[in-house]
Amino acid sequence: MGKILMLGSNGQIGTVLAGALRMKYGRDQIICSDIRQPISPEGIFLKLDVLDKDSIAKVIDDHGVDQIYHLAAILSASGEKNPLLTWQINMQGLLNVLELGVEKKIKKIFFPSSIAIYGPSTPKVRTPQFGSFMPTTVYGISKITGEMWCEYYHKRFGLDVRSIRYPGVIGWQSLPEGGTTDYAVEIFHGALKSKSYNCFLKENTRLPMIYMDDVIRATIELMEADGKRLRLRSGYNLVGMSFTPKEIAEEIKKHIPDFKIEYNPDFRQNIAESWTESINDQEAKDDWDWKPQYDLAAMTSDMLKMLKDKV
Ligand code: AKB
Repeated sequence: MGKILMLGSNGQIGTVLAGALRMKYGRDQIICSDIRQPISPEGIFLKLDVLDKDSIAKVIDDHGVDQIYHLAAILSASGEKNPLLTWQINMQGLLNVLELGVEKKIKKIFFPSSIAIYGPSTPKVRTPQFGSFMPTTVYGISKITGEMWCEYYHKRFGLDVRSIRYPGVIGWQSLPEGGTTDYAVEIFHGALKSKSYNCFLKENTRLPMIYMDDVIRATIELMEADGKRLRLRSGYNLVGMSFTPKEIAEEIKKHIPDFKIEYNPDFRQNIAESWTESINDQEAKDDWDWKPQYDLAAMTSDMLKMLKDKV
């Protein structure tokens, strides 16, 4: 087996996924990379910029890379602060990876899409795989365009690209950075540190979410699935649960009865309202037997248990 290169490995998902891939395939099989040095490096790490195609090409050649997990991106909330830079990093970064995929005969590529591809015209409840997707953020526009490029490279060049539309991801191992769903992680840190949280979304804003354990399992299962069964090379709809800030606060109160939440919505409220509330992920179930294991209650109790020592 060739090596796996992960681009953007310092992020919320990359940090945890890199560990899971090392456990599965062996420590020296995984080459992590990011634009910044990680705080606590583990295994092989190389500093790489996704816009620097030649340096990525050299790493592929030098290390015998035959799979790429391309996780580097600027997320929804941060993206709005610098739309053109976000477009450049999210779009050119992906095109560099797809081009190298063809040039270097990479066997498999993973591209994370997001619920940010949905927009005000998308059905809000049990959002189907296909429909009207007119995202309002530059991050969302880059992800839906990215999905289309993945589909194109698969059809045109036979590139084996696989992708999931991640909902908001909740995990105790790492912190999200610059997203709209970040509140669902921050709330646990607030609950354990000060028994309080000041939420930047309104209490009844329902969004699709997923626990990190399910994210990692879904990603590895999709990457290992029989390619002949995969009907989609754009992103697969995927979900673990859906809840509002009020509902997660109530769930936390079952463990920390004097937990208090306040609501002070900011610009992220508009982004959240443009997304959908719940997802129909039937295609993922049909094509690669996807099944989530964590609902709101199971996720909350595991988060509090695991985060307690860390915080
Ligand atoms: C964000 O909030 O921007 C991300 C996402 C849903 O892709 N967590």
